[in-house]
Amino acid sequence: MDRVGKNSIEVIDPATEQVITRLPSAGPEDADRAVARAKAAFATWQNVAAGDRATILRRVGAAVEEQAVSLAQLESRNVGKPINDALGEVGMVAATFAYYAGSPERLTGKTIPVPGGVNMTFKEPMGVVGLITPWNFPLAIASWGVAPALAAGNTVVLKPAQLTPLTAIELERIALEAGLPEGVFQVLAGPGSLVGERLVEHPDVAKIGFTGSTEVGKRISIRASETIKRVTLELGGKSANIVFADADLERAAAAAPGAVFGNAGQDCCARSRILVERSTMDVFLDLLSANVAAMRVGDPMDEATEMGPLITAEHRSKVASFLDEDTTVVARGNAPDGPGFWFAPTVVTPNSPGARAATEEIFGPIACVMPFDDEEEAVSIANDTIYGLSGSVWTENGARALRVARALDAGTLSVNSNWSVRIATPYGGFKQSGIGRALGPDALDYYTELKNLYIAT
Ligand code: TAP
Repeated sequence: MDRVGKNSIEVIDPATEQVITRLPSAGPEDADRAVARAKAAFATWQNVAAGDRATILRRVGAAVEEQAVSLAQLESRNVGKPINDALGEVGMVAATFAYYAGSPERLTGKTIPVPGGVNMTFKEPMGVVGLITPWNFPLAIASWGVAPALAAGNTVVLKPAQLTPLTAIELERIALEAGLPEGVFQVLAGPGSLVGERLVEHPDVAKIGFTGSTEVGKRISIRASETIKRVTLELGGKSANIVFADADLERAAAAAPGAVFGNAGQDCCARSRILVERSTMDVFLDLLSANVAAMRVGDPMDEATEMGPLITAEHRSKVASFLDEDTTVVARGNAPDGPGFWFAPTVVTPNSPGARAATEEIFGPIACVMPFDDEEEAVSIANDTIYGLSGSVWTENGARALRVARALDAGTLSVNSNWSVRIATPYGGFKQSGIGRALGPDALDYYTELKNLYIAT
């Protein structure tokens, strides 16, 4: 089914396959108009006193918190994610605005000793920022760009994914009601091939913050180079969850399903490769299989649900294609029958080193479990990928935990935990998982230009 007509977007509930709403679809001319408005708004927004920018951002965060339940219900319905997950994500959105509300007054430069004068640096806003976001964590990922970009004094045009534009549109309304001036933050729902491309090539857009697939990220990188546009890319992953025999196996096996089946596996930092020390493989697989069988898959609005459906029928077919002759299914959970793009959580082992499930991003609820013999082999398998986003190391040996974590080519790692994303710490990837960092204090560097000023005295 072609959901996207020439001038409209049909938004579907993936748990029921019912149409939620139809929206007008923006085109390149709308992008041009939005950029012109954002450019005009930048002239004033960049000069709003830092304390006043902070107050407005705090109000946006508070308004998101007040409307958390309705936003979470909308997100849950549009993405098919469990309501409790959606509530957690909306809480994170409110907290992200609160966190970056603390930064306008702390965007300080340096004074550097030089001969014959005084030297100082400034972190200047860039201008109009174009944000292009994916469908898996629509509101959360939007806030990771919107909040630091606005805090630094930029204006923003956000293009959400056509599959899940609803909460971003709500965020625009909330921000206006909270006192953000007109034109400072605009949302344009429309195709990436038209609206996204136009933002990327537009000479008045200073920076693109893109989150999505590595394939589209490469294209954006090339197109953005024509205007030497600044680009942040948060792309795909094939993260490894490394379990040593000396780990607390029960804890590791209890945490593993959430790390790969959370958001139905549609998570850039999904640990879809579980590397297990060979001597403990059988024990670990037994524990993991029991936990997968117990997972509650079903109605996203049910508070007991742990996993919902996939985003579309097309995506479900793509995920299913990973269960090929190169893999053996060793455990399978349940999934509802009937309407909805359901896919049961599945654990496989590869039959060959080149099995697609072991090498490619699946973006669905399939975990590929592989054995290793020693530390060196674990690191070598984990690093044998074009990606480098996230990963975990499970061991009770502290020195080994540090050694392995330092040897992994990935940007966001955890020891004895699978937690990747915190508002206060940097998040992003090595290699083809991206360029730049979201969140934490470092994100502001990607929404500002460093200016140096020398004054002869
Ligand atoms: P994509 O297909 O890359 O789409 C992401 C966004 O880019 C959408 O808004 C899409 O618009 C737009 N787009 C598509 N083609 C474009 C073009 N030529 N120019 C400009 N924009 C264009 O990714 P997805 O399927 O939504 O998300 C899944 C991927 O995102 C996975 O690989 C996942 O790992 C990655 N991801 C990474 C992260 C981080 S933080 N690293 C987080 C979430 C997801 P449409 O509305 O037309 O699709």
